[in-house]
Amino acid sequence: MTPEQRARYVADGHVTVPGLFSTAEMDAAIADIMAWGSEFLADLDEADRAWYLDQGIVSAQALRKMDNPHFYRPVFREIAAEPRLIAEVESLIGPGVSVYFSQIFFKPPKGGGPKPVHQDNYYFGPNDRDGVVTAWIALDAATVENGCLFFGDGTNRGPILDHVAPPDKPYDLQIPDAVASAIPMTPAPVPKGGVSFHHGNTLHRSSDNRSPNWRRACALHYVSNATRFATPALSYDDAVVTRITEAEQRQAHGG
Ligand SMILES: O=C(O)CCC(=O)C(=O)O
Repeated sequence: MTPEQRARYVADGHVTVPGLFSTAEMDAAIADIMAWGSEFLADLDEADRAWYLDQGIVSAQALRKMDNPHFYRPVFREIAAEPRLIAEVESLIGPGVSVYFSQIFFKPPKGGGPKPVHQDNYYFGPNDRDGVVTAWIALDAATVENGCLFFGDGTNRGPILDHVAPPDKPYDLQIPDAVASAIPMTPAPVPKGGVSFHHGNTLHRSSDNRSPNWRRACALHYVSNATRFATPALSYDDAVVTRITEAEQRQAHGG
């Protein structure tokens, strides 16, 4: 990341770095999640359907998300530890990092539903607000038409706001509409293989997918090794926390 890109992250709370992964790497990752998704869908029990199925195309039973690919899928374990990616993550939150949680977002063509405005740090409740960065990897090109992320520039420097959840979706924590609608949001398209990094406090959302194309993405939620989800709003499984680097390692190599 250039000094200008890092300065943009500090000022705006997000920055996009294109070209971190090749098209072939992204296609291999997509093949893996599509196979994993079919197995997951076949085993999904009734209680979990509302959270994991895409509400835009329920009849087709398309998945909306799956959790912790970095832990369950070797392809994503490798992506999460890719030195090109880790160099960027460490330039944002310091040396010595772990993946605390990760998600695949499918956003299928012509139906993939929106994700309302929220802050990751409201969900995660970290002991250090600056110790969390999400690396959102565009497995497909993400565009305004297929539902790329939108960010509230500079909201990383503001407080964590109150979130509410619709009564039928207690896990879908979001900023109330009256507050969210007053916050300007900037679209952040990402080319396939690029990565959008956002600070844990940065307000963000995604729109629905009105296009004929998939918008698949993998969000890796990195923390500095001293950071943990101390007061999470939902429950996260500590058993999947995966240490990627040690701070001493990089110092020993002069880096
Ligand atoms: O990909 C999306 O639509 C939502 C992603 C998100 O909220 C995140 O990565 O924190």
